[in-house]
Amino acid sequence: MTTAPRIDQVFDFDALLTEEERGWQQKARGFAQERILPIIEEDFENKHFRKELIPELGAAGFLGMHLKGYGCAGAGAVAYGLVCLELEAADSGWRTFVSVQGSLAMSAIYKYGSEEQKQQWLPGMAAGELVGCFALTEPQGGSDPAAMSTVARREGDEWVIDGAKRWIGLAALADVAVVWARVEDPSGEYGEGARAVRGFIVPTSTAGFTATAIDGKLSMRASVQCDIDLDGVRLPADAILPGAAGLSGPFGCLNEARYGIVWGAMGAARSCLEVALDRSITREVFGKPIGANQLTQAKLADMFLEVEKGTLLALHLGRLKEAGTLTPAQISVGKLNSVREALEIAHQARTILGGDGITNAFPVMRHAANLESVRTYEGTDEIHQLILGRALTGLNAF
Ligand code: TGC
Repeated sequence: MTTAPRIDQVFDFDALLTEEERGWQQKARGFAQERILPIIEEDFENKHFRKELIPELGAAGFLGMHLKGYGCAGAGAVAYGLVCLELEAADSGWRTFVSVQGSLAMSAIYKYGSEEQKQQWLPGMAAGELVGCFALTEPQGGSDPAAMSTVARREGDEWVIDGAKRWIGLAALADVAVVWARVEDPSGEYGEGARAVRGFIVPTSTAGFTATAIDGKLSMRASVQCDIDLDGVRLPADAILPGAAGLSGPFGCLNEARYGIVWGAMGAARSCLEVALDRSITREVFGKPIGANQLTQAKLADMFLEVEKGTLLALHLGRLKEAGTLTPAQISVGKLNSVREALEIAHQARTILGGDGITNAFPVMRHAANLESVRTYEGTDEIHQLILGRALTGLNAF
């Protein structure tokens, strides 16, 4: 049997990375191959999230790895992106776990928390001993967080939160939730202007906090997304994140998670291309390998182009992030492109695999199904098109 060449050897992407970055990538690739790939088809089939892997991810340094101090690895943005890529080459659900824990929940505490809050939560989260979630999206729709109806009311020395959240990753197994709510505080002390959106650190054991896993998902089945009900959740005054007032707070965390997706989706795309390429060499039809047909080669060439362009774009955005100049519009370019192209690559790979491509003997349908979630969360295609439309024209079309 002939084996397909490694795609990254064709393009020599490694040459653009530092030794340390290559080390992170190798570690994540090893983790994905040894700990996730052997069990992922079974877990996807059985809707099982293997939470025992969480401390292993922590021990590997992948949780909040772009943050400094508090037990975090302090790695660069490109290193973090490469880890996202390798984990999502195995399954989007596991890259999503790392994103929710590190880019959303930990980033919120790291960026906006008090020193006390950081000391209390971040080391345990970095080690994978504590799980966090990020409760922004509400049941009436995720694209418009400005329509948020969850409310935090000030009562004496306490905050009381009422409302509901939906599609919140990990909430049913999380120890702590970062909950975004509109403040009702007549004194104006806790909000910039009336009803500002603020973040609250909510231990999930608090009375009135209920998280229920959403069933019936045909995507990201090896991962957990939840409804949250907040019914008179009482918190001490210091549960508020002091450093964020207004929607720029949660959006600042979405930027981090969207950045990880730019890389991660290219991992899923690479996985699809690899199996299609391998199959094109090993499977014979009409007396020759299917890869010897011009139409198959055209598909492979186009898939390869988009994987390479998307990965180079991710690297460029990573270098901008490391330089501190990455803008939300640039992140939108990457998120929109990576996920859209990854989906197209998954669909093309499926055609090369023929009928067998619809089975779980190959990862392609799983990636395609997962990528439908990735396309929708952290800003849909349409949201990112409109962010770019506004950046190009100066006109707001939301
Ligand atoms: P607007 O309401 O006018 O602005 C509010 C404030 O936010 C600022 N801002 C940003 N800041 C940092 N980064 C960004 N990317 C920002 N985007 C906006 C803005 O400057 C303003 O600041 P200030 O200080 O003036 O108050 O909002 P807009 O018109 O800029 O944005 C509209 C729109 C549609 C782009 C925005 O609402 C949006 O991005 N919508 C999509 C939201 C989204 O991605 N939702 C999905 C979240 S996924 C999730 O919650 C689940 S997490 C995964 C899991 O748990 O599994």
